[in-house]
Amino acid sequence: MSLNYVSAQEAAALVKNNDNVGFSGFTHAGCPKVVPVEIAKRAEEEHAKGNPFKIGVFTGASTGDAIDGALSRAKAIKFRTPYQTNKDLRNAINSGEVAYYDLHLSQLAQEIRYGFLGNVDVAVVEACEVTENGQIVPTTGVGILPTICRMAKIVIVELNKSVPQKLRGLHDMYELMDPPKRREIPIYEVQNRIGLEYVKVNPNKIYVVETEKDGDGSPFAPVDEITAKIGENVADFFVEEIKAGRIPRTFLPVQSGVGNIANAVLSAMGNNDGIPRFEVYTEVIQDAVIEMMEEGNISFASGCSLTVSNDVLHQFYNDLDYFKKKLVLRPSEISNNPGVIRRMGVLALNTAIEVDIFGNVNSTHVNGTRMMNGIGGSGDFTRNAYLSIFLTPSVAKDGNISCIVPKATHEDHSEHSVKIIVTEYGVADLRGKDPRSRAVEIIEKCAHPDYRPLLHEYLNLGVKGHIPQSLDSCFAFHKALLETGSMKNATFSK
Ligand code: 0RQ
Repeated sequence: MSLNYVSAQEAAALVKNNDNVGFSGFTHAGCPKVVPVEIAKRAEEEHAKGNPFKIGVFTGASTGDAIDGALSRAKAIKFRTPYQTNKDLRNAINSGEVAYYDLHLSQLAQEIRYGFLGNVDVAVVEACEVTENGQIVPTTGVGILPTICRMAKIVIVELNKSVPQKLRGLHDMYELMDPPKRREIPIYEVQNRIGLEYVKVNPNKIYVVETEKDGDGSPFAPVDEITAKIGENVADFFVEEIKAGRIPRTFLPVQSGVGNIANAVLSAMGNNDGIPRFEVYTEVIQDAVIEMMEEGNISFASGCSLTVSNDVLHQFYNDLDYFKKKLVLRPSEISNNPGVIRRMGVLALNTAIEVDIFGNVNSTHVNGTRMMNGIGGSGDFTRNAYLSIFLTPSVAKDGNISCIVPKATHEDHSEHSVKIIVTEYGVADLRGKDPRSRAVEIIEKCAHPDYRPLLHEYLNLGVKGHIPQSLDSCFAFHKALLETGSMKNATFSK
């Protein structure tokens, strides 16, 4: 039997108003690039005729502009989960136009299977190979691909001819059984493989759209002085932990978040002779990982996506035989699985928007109201890591915002999970400390010197209790920012 080949426009016509559509990929990596743009055009045409057309969008994490950008500009999204970084979508979420459900990335596939989010009507997935018997080999990002392919009534495969078919063998596709039948995940070491090189679906429900479209992959910003210093502080901290015997000399697998800070931290670890060759068990594999593999600083990487700049991607394709022995891509419910993270003793490095002096972290909501991106996988790793580390510059917006505040305006990661905070000024170690000692540690080691007197003043207002939190003044920093444009003008009443 031969597969059904259609144009992107014909594929988009299979999607109906109110459908839930699952997309493959994780960050821009592995996302479909032509069908979602056609769905957006279709929505605009329907809207012009006065007809409703909106869909629910499920993905692995953030996506390329072809999904979140094009669909939100076309006002075609009614519901979106789980993580996003697109400016147009962010605005639509914050204006209340799109219902956004922000959850831990490891949980999405199972919430879909449990039926918490309704049906998956259509799956749109990018592949480098699709066979006549229904084997689908993903490209560079996996996300929730196995679950949406199995559950959707229709699977639209964007067969991307610019991605080498030789990618087959890079992936480890495995879907969990649901309770009460779930068993342990037999990953005991980062490089263990437990699944198939592909997912297999009934070929009768597959529609294939051929494309050669490239991904978003713009290069990372060069490391600046502050991110470089944060990276050095993390590397020095790890060296001290090895010396103290709290991290084994053979080291532990590392998870690092997305963005320039994460990239800078990995580079600093590579440049520090006190850190041995290590492994990566993470969700997003960025440029620094590939470069450090080639330099011999990283021995193996397991992730959910290869989110690298286009130059690094082509270097990866050129050296696929080497990288296939060094790297595995898994679905997000495996790359971010709490049990596996706890078992392997992952060192988790994530970025905060703000951290409070008692160790609670806000990763998502500016001033407690405006959604930035979402919790992503930071919670999966933070709650379950061997050591949970948060990174942030000490200040934002020309120093008018202190990233160390009396009370976080939204809490994604609580004081119970967060162990280490790092800014360009130093490393606060919260292990074994009560709330007052944690506060002194964070103010002295991490806060910007301009804000230290104000933070001490808050801590010493004389409030009684285990946590000296003033209900009148805990948001004085944020109120001062809103009213005067700077947190430096904060004043307290007890
Ligand atoms: O603003 O964009 O206008 O310049 O926030 O901040 O310092 O550039 O850092 O890009 O790494 O983002 C937490 C949002 C940090 C991200 C967050 C402003 C700042 C700047 C961005 P501009 P930076 P980053 C793996 C793990 C949650 C998910 C996660 C994130 C912009 O890391 O989404 O960790 N994390 N996932 O000026 C107001 C403050 C601010 C502030 C910074 N206190 N108040 N604005 N900014 N601090 C990923 C996945 O799961 C896929």
